[in-house]
Amino acid sequence: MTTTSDQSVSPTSTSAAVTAGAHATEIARKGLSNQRGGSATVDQQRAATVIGAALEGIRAAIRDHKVTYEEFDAFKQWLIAVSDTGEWPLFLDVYLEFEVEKVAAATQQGSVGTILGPFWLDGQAQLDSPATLPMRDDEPGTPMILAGQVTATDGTPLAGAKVDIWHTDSDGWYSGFAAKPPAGNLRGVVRCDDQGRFEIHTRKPAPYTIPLDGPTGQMTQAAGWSPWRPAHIHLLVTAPGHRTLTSQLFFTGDPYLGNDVASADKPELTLDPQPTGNASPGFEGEVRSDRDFVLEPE
Ligand code: MBD
Ligand code: FE
Repeated sequence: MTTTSDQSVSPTSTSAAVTAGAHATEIARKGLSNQRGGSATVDQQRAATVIGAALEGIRAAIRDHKVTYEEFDAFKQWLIAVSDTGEWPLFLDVYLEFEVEKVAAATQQGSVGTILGPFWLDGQAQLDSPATLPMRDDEPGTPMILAGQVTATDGTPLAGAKVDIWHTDSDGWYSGFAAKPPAGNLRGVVRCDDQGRFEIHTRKPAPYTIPLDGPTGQMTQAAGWSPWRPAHIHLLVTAPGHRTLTSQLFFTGDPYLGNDVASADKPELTLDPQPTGNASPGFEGEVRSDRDFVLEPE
């Protein structure tokens, strides 16, 4: 790094917020996640309606709460910091995506889903069920099996189904977005068997806090809101000719259920893993959950 670029780097450039934000921004730019693409056709009428309503919401907040120049200036600086830290994907997915997901869910048949979030990655390990996710030799955490079957809404087993899965380690860190876990850790795309069945061996994830050293976390704490998400497993369930299911699974008894900073937990998505009784070295305390997924034909 040159002296010039050193001087232009902000003091937070090596923070957890920036480590996560830069990569999430890069992924969002590609627009690949969930096969939705990154653009929408511009219809002047709709632009005026939707953008107009969004701006009016902010203007109403200014009027109703007599926002001062000092506060307006702080807002400007906060927005600039969101860009500087690459936190737009984080901020948008934490505070707005759940409303977009409700709009999408209103027309989707099959299993209940929830938001994608900012931490999906392309190019992960392709595995055949039964599969063990890539992990460190000494990967900490409770060994966990997630198993089930993917069917269509008419009950047909979907032989070509894949379960793209990613979650934090037992300390709450995502590979690819935090310094500690190695690339690809606890991520994979699992191909189901000829009956659409899958069995995935992994470790139970931990609750997650959004970075507290970036503008999204600072805004959250300034308002006195909890920055935590309950522990969760992200899933994209796909099958040729079927609408992709974007989902997450949570755990009974998690202290953050019902108080998810991303408002993405749903009662239908809670797992209650049970002991398997596996006594093999390293698998003591292993738990298992069974969960089927139903996809809507396209
Ligand atoms: C996450 O892990 C997540 O899933 C979402 C939606 C937002 C922030 C962090
Ligand atoms: Fe997540």
